[in-house]
Amino acid sequence: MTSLEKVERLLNARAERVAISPFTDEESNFTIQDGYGVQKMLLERAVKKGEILSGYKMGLTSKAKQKDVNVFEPIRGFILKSMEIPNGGTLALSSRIKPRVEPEIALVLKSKLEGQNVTLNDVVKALSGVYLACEVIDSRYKDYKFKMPDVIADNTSASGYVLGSHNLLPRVEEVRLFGLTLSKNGEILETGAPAAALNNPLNSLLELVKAMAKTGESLEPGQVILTGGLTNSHFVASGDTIEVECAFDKIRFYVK
Ligand code: OOG
Ligand code: MG
Repeated sequence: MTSLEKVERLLNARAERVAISPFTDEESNFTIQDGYGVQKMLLERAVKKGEILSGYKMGLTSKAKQKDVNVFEPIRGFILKSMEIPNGGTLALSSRIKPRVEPEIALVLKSKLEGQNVTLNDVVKALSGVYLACEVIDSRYKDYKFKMPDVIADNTSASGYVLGSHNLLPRVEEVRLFGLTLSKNGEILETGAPAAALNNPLNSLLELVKAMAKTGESLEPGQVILTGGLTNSHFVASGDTIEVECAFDKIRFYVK
């Protein structure tokens, strides 16, 4: 199957809301690099259709997430403006297959970040915002069963994201040790801390910049970076109220 055919399959799975088999089932020689090739074509296709790139996401940066999907290396994907759900808004099931939610930290940039030699200090200086976030993932593969090249091709299951309402940048040094909760209909499903993501979500951004430098890409002012799920992700159903909380902010949205 060509990369273009893979793009069509993934787009069709999303449009028809019918999950597909992972490509590696049939093609054991489908590589991580091939996966990023398919992902790039998905982004080009989206932009051509008028979608706006809002930033990037890192995935599988925590042990909880890695164990959950049995992939033990961070991966990256892109996020689009149309994926954003406002805090207090609704998550529509009608355009998704089987979404799951996961608490994250999102970082917003005020200046460009690029190059192999970027430091943690550069990363901090480039930030305009640090936000509590909730990512919505929706694998286009049946039962979230995939290998690394597959999930990369599927843009790392990206589907939606909600940002908190308070900029936590003044507390950037303490964020890694914030306690947070994920709850559904008032019941706590997970507790965690941002340190779960590569010891500090800032490291996740650092890794992203370095990975992108390899292909001559950079991060631009205004872009949002989701730094990776901090706990296991959880399925949602119509009527659910989802909340992610820390001591300084609260996200709430409704599943419809
Ligand atoms: C892959 C997406 C991983 C994260 O934050 O780790 C991800 C998946 O779990 O389907 O978004
Ligand atoms: Mg995620």
